Parts: sequence; structure tokens; C-alpha cells
Amino acid sequence: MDIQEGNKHRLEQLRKIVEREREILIVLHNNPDPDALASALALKYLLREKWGVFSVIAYGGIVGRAENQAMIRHLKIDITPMQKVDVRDFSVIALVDNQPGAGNNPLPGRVQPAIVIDHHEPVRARTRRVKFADIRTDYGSTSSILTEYLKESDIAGIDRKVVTALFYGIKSDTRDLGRGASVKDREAYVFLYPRVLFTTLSRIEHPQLPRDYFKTFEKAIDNAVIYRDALVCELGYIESPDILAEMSDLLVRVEGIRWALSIGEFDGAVYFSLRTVNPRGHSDWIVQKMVEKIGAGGGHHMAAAGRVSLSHGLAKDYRTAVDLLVARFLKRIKRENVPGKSL
Ligand SMILES: [Mn+2]
Repeated sequence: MDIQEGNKHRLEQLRKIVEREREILIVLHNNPDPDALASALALKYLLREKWGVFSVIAYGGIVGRAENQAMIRHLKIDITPMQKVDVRDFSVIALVDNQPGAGNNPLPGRVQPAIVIDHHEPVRARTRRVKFADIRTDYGSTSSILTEYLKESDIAGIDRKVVTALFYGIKSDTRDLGRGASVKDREAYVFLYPRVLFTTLSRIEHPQLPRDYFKTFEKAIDNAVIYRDALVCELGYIESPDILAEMSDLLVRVEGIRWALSIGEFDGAVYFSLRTVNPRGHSDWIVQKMVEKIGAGGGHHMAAAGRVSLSHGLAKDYRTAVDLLVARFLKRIKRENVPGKSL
């Protein structure tokens, strides 16, 4: 089955699942990023335009980054905190940019979604039991998958806010197509390009930033510890978990550094974000080894993330959890657990 045949077939399957519904629930991962937000917006748009089905988009955690808040504001993405949603009101639930059992979405454990669209490793056991699962781990973003659906759906003149959201989703998840992007991501990007609202996009990508953000920057730089070519930055209590991805993105650019790991505490759990410059770095696998028996995580070759809840015996408090995570990380990348210079 070639990809276009595949998309046609998938739209057909989707139609069968949603066409009798008045409204479905689309669930984002906790602390949603632009790829998740764009994918949900596009799925909502597709279902409404194509089959007249409405959607509620729900999320867990918080939208922390100023860029993501700007995206929601400028592109008018309507999202609802999961606490305000009763899942029993919906017979069809969709997960985008994450999977059941991945440990990073707010869906109650027993609730099984009918639709899962994602690009993360590993493919979870529960995903295989979902009615409609489209997991493309070779794609750099879920937004690229949704772009293909919209392309296939023949909706005339796709809403330019949806186009702009998807374009930003691809751009930010693949770091301007340079990180884990496939030819499919490039094709989606080119397809969207002519109709992107670039002035709006620029406002989203370059918002004003709160002063706290710069304080965190200072702390990240102050706290950075280098283990040969791996940099570890431990931030203590953080305002929002998505700052960690940003710090790792920044710190992996330090000259001579090949790995950057940022760790922080938020809402009774330890979050971390890993980046490498190695396109075959297996970060997703390393993260899974780091959280073995204490948490959950996943991602891609060059970028991955995880979470450890502090109730576990092996990770009973923040300090113990951080030490364990760092030790496991260094073991996997075969670096000695002897800190060198700071930044
Ligand atoms: Mn993604």
C-alpha cells in the first residue's frame, strides 16, 4: 500500500468511527507542545469540515512556553483543561502526538481511546488494541501526518490558521526540518508553505518573554555540569516542565557538547529532557532505560523526555531521583560519572 493509498484508506476508517458521533474528545499530552496543539486543531477541523462532527480538545498539565500560549491566542485554538471534561460524555476519544500507556496524558488509565495518531517510539502495547492507530515513527512530527490527511480530504481552501498551526508544528518538532525529519515532513512543509500566515507565525515564534524565563536561563547556565561531552543541568523547582526541552535545546549547542540533559521538579514529579547532536543517538531508548521501574518516557533519536513520580522507593525524593537518573544516563552513554568543569 503506498502512502497515498494508505491515507485514503485511513480517512475511510476514520469516517466509519466518527460519522455517527455528534462530538468527540481529542486529548493532548500533558504540557502540550506546538505539534500536539496543531495536530488536534487539524483533526478537529478535518472532522468538522468533512463529516460535520464536532470536537472538544482537552489537555493535562499546563501550557507554559510563551510561544505556545501565543500560538493558542493567535490561531484561536480552543482547549479545555482535562479536569473540566467528563470522559463519560464521549463515546469516541482520540489521542494525538501521544499514545495510551505512555504515561504522559491525562486520560484515566482504564479509558481506551478509539483513535491514536502519533510518531513517538516506542509503539505502546495498548496502541495495538486501538480501533484506529496511525503511528509513523519515521516521521518528525504528528503534524505531517495530519497534513497528509487534509491533503487527501480535498477540502477546498484549508483554513489558513490550521495551515499555519501545522507548519509551526512541523517546524518546531523537527527544529526547522533538521532534527529527525523525513522526506514526508519536507513534503508536508512544502505543501503548507504557500498558505502560511507568516506575520502571525512570526508573532508566535518571537513573543515577549516573562522575566522568570531569563532567571531560569541564568540558573541553567550556573548549574550546568559537564561530563566530558555530556552536559547535565539540574534546575530544582520549575514553573513549567516544557522549559526543560528549551534548556536542553539551548545547551546542546555548547561547543564540544554532544549530549544535554535538563532535569527539574514540577508538581510532585521529576521531569527531564534529553537532546543529542547525534542523528542516531537512540535518545528514546536511553530515556526508557533511565525511567525503568520508576517512571515513563520516550521520544526519538535526537530528542526524548521522561517523568518520574516521587512516590517510588527508588526515587523517594528529588535528590535521589536526580542522582539515579544522571547515573543511569551516564552509564548508557558510557561516560564516567565524574563531573568536570562547569560551563
Ligand atoms: Mn510531536
